[in-house]
Amino acid sequence: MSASPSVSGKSDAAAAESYDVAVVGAGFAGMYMLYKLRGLGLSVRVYEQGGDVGGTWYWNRYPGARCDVESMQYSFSFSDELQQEWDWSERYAPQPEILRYANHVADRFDLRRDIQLDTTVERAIFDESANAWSVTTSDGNTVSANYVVLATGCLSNARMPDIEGLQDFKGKLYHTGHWPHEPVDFSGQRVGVIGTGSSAIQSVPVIAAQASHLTVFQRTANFSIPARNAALTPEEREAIRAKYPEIRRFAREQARNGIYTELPDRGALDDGDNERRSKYESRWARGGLTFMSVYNNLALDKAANDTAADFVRDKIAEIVRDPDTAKLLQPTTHPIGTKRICIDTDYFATFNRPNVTLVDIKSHPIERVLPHAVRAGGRDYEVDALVLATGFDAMTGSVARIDIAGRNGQTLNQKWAEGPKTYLGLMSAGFPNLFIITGPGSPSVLSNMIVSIEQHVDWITEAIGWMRERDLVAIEADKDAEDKWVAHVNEVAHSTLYPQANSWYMGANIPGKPQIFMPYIGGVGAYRQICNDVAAKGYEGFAMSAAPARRAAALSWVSSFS
Ligand code: N01
Repeated sequence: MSASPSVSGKSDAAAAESYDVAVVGAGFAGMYMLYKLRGLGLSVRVYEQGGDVGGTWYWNRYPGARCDVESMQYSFSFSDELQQEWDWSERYAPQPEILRYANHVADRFDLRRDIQLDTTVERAIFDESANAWSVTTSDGNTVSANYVVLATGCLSNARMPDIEGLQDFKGKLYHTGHWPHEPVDFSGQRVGVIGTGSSAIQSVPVIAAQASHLTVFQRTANFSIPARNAALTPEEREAIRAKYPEIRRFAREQARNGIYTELPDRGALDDGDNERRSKYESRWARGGLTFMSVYNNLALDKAANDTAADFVRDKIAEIVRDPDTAKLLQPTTHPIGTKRICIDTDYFATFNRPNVTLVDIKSHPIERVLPHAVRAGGRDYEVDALVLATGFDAMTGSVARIDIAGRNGQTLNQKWAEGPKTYLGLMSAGFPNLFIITGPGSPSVLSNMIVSIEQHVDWITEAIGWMRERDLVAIEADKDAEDKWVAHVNEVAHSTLYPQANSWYMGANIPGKPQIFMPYIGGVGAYRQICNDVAAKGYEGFAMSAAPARRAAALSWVSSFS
């Protein structure tokens, strides 16, 4: 196989470019996949629907967008030169800086020449006789590829809410997950924000500082921990760089969520009230996602979880001056951490501003959007601009938009109609040579995504390399192995408190979507070990086969003895 695409010898009209691998998406997953596959000497074509690389960071440009995992950890580890040379400016880099980093990676590793931008993959059909995928893109082209890798991202499919009258709104309408590329200035405007997930929690304080008035429409209050974001000093960067071997190893092998932090060795109820409060205080002061790893049973034991939830509710009451507003902002509908915990800069304090109003749309639902207002509970809230911070069709949404047909013409959407089914989150039975990066059934969104992306890409690259050494051309998840894995993912999820929340982890934010807990909760360290063991046992649970010609030769050799 060559490193450049081949063109079959058919007539021009029927000529099809052919690649060893077609990759869908040029976010961090797609870019690293390309880099690694090139290392195997394979020809690769990456298709990206956006106008540039960066994936979710290309689309999510809303005010205040930044990562919630510290940047020195939310970054690639595969190249020591890269991690030593890139200077992150802040503890949590803002979106423009993460996008610059993605662009730097594309340029530094000369990735762009194999990435086709502004191109959506519309269809991928498996041709069993050719053992190849036929991939059709929005530019009308169809190419052939031995393997397809879905690097489509977990939170890339912005979801428009089904609110009556939205199409009649005459002001400016934005979705946080699909933000314009030009700067948006809300100065002097009355702005409405619908939703109070991570995107709203990051953007509300920034919008409130610009707008003449901000109305936040809240259906479900959310837990949020202060980010304590700050500029990184050169000394802080150097200290982390010097410890990178340990930090990266811990994140890959020991951490549950791919983040370097102390591992808790006690449950919340093992400490007395004072000791517990002082530990929560110290994590609250430190800021960030590791608030949830102060104890080892917050995701498992409701009584333990209540202690952390009460602590945060008390903090909200301390910060927010108006008691009625504070009460509305105190989450009561789900255990803390069972919806993705948010981290913020001044979110709760923003509700002390005279130009901010919180509207409870749980008890007074939005009835409709009018040309210049939102009507809720019989009252019209006038707005010049409306920001939908209503989230994504997470984990499966971007995959479902592609018409994927595997063996016997079965589509992936048919197979996943009652919920996604994968073996290790990497492949789905009936869809040979189709890999998914950070798919449902893998730790994915419960982890530092870059740690999980690197692990999946490395595993896929090693599997393809292993097959090439043995002249094997097809790999497919075994149905039994898949069924057992799906059952295991489900069993682990249901041993925790996570399924108690109506979260996007469960698909609960999309009407009609099957409610299955999608990510694997066993932790990235344990999961990596399982994947490594599977590989070490000759890819146990995967069926691999040789090319038909080779199979035929083998069969005739066998029959000559019979
Ligand atoms: O979306 P969400 P998000 N009418 O689904 C509400 C990642 N992320 O974009 O809870 C009224 O969390 C909905 O209400 P409810 C991160 O993993 C990361 O904020 O369904 N309200 C909820 O309040 C995160 O978890 C960063 O009752 C409606 C909100 O909209 C994930 O992306 C930053 C509604 C949606 O919250 C998604 O976050 C941002 C309707 N019809 C995001 N429909 C980082 O920091 C929905 N809502 C890296």
